[in-house]
Amino acid sequence: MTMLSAGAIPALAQQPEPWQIGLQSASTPVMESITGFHNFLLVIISLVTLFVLVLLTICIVKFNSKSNTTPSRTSHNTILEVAWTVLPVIILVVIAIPSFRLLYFQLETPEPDLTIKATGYQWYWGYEYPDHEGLSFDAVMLADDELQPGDPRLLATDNNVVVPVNKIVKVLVTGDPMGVIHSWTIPAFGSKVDAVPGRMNETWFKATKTGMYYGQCSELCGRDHAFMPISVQVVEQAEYDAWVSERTAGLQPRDDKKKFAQNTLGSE
Ligand SMILES: [Cu+2]
Repeated sequence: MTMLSAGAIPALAQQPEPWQIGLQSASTPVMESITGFHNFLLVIISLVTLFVLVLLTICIVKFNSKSNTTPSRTSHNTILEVAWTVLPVIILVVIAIPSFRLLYFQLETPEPDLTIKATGYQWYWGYEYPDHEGLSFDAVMLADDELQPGDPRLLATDNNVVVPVNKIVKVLVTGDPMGVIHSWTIPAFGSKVDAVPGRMNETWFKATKTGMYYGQCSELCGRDHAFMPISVQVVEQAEYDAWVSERTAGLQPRDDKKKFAQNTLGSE
């Protein structure tokens, strides 16, 4: 298909592994933050769970009817009650601060180097590169008999989204106006945003390593929900430029703008 797909199968591919337990390794600053936050929460919930387990064990061992034949009549302990109210509040505040920081980090797209528009159809993704007039394509999942060596089954598509490494990519995400809700997701990028018909959502990523990155539609969207994967190929800037010129060679500028103007005028 293109010069990138056949010859240069990248060494790094981020995709689900058999028996994988943790998150896919992070390839963007956002995903690094998500992974860090996840590990931070894991420590907190482990400590809380262990603490409750210890209390329960003490209750079971010390205060069962055999070892504690005359139970205490105590029903209130002000200090204890204040403590078990205030401590969880403190824990929640400690969680909330980095949580909101991360949410805003994901939400606020920095000044992008490149913009891509992804549209969810039933059941594949369509892509447009508004920075490069006329550069657009659909990405349809490869059937089993179309897979090349190195292509992961149910994840590889006929066209990859190609982006340059270490550049801020803004992804505009929407759904086919006649379609249903999908969700554009790349786990290694920490990107997941709904593709809603008639609404333009956005996400961003800055991939820090070249390679192939795979994701799947993450909104239960119908019959072929499981068969509309997302494949992003991160390449060096020079390779990206070559891909763009190959893709745009011989393309006529679209007359969408003219059509749009006519439609708008016509409806007024
Ligand atoms: Cu979908």
